[in-house]
Amino acid sequence: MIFWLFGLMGCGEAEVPPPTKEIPIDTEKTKKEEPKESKKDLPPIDPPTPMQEPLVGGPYPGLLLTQAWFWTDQNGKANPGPARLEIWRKEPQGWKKTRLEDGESNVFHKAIPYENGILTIGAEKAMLKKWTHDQGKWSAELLWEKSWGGRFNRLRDIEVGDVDGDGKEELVIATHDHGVIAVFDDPKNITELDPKADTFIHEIEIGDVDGDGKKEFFATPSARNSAKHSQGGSVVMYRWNGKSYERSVVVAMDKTHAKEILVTDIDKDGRDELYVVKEAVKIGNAIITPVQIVRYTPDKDGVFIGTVVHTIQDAQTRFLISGDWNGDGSLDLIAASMKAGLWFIERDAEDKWSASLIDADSSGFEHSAYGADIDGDGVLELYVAADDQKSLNSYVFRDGSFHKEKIGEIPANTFTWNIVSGSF
Ligand SMILES: [Ca+2]
Ligand SMILES: [Ca+2]
Ligand SMILES: [Ca+2]
Ligand SMILES: [Ca+2]
Repeated sequence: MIFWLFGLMGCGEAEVPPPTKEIPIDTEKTKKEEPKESKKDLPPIDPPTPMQEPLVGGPYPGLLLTQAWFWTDQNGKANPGPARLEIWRKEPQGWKKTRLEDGESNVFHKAIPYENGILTIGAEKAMLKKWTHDQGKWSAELLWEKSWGGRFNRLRDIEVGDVDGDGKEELVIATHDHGVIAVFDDPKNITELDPKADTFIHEIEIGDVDGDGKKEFFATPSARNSAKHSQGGSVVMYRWNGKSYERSVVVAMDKTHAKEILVTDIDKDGRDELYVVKEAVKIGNAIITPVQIVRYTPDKDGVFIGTVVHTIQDAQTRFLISGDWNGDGSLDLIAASMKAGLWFIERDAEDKWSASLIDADSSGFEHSAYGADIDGDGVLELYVAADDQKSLNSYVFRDGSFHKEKIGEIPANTFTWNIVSGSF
């Protein structure tokens, strides 16, 4: 099965490829893997029916894992399954998983608890849905669907915050592949910012970097994803001026781009900092400049100054999260890299940064990570989807080091795009 997975990884601009003929399988390798006998007589394998399992009992504290997964047909060809949400709940008897799938998309990139339900963002098709569960049945309300006429229609990231200062939260949404950053007030009031053909927006973050009490938001446009070289991109900031969202460029990169950013107040000075994870600069598979985590803070003139916090010898690092993981009262970072492990990154009182490896044996294309105190003991746990190891794990810092525990299995041929916590 490895052959097609490599095909997907090296699939150029696709993140999760659209179904059927656009799956960029390496045909040479596919041919080699074909069994000798004719497949004419093999009965067709039906596409999987979307699972919508009921939540039994609860609510319980738990995690939402959003995934793409692939099933294999009678010809050995990989096909994307329905968009998948795994709801992992910590029940009195232990961790249990419930699946909710949607046949209208082939990936959920993120799900968040929202009002009395769960919001999901899908791709192929690009749909924003709100799911509610009542008496063993799921129902979904389609809040937004859009096609921009490009090759892909994806909702890629979503954050919640009051970005226009009216006291009501908006949903800020990153999309592919027409460059749109959408501010969703309600289904009738959606502001689409800065459409641009062949442009991917990977990530949104919301925060107050200048300390004026108003929230800015940040987005990461880049050229289309490319497997052959590292495409250029930028991080842009939007500020509500009372009438519209004003855009400015925080950092522009020729040879690389960011798919992960974080806006949070690690130094606790009342202003959020922007942390940008720059993907490696590559030529083919050769890493010319490794992954860099760079902190940006505005100076008195509003010019963003960058400081390298940590460097990781890897091609990409798609999760950077904050929390006081070691319980010393100072906020720390955790970076989950694709192949080079999980990193604990600490800042000292002199603003010096140091990093140590939590676990080398945890990896994944996305390598989703999240911090939450699900057991309610006042100590933050780290939750990690190690897709390569096919394991959902938790870590807790105790007696000077991180202790790992396996929560459950992640199936083969699955990409876990995001994790958040809540009560379900
Ligand atoms: Ca608002
Ligand atoms: Ca502000
Ligand atoms: Ca700060
Ligand atoms: Ca700490």
